[in-house]
Amino acid sequence: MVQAQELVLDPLRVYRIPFSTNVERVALAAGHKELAVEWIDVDPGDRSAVEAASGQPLVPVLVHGGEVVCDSPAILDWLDERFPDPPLYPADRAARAEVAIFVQWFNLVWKGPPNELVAVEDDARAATLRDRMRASIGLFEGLLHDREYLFGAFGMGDVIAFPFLKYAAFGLPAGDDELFHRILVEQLPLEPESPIHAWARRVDAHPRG
Ligand SMILES: N[C@@H](CCC(=O)N[C@@H](CS)C(=O)NCC(=O)O)C(=O)O
Repeated sequence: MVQAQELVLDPLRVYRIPFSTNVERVALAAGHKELAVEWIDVDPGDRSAVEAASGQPLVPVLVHGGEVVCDSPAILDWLDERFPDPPLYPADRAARAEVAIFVQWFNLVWKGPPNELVAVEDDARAATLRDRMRASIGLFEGLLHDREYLFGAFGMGDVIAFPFLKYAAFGLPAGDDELFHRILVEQLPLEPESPIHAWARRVDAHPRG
């Protein structure tokens, strides 16, 4: 456990690359908690600094004092544990479990089809993956029925999903040529009346760390 004094003295450093979905999760969580982050910008084509710091090449990587945390969900949990106010999860235990199930589903199930589509060669498999992505739109719209954020109040569910679903709502930003992001734009077609549009604007208005 990190001591309170260390929390104040040691900066939160996070390695990042441009347009990274998983990095934006950390930025949103830090913004929610009003935490200042010292961003370490890394050339996407040269991960040597990230590898030297963490033993693996992917961002985000958080470094705090002697601690190194890889993987955005683990970083978000680390932040919520050390800086619990305001929280990312609901206080109610059952509601918290529901959000935790969503987080696991999003990371372990929902992300699968767009990730696989980046490299898939078989046409039939690609069609199945596209169908799965399109079918998921209604689930997010259902969660947003009559509420402003995915689980009522802004929190972990929004932080986890927004950096990916924003591509469906906003399209590709200038300079972003990631195939993965283009797949998100093309395979998540939203109807004009989809509540995902207003939700994305609402989440986008939240501060980043
Ligand atoms: N499970 C990791 C995935 C991290 C990840 O895939 N990061 C991407 C940026 S969003 C990356 O570094 N990609 C570089 C690459 O694949 O070479 C997380 O959630 O942080």
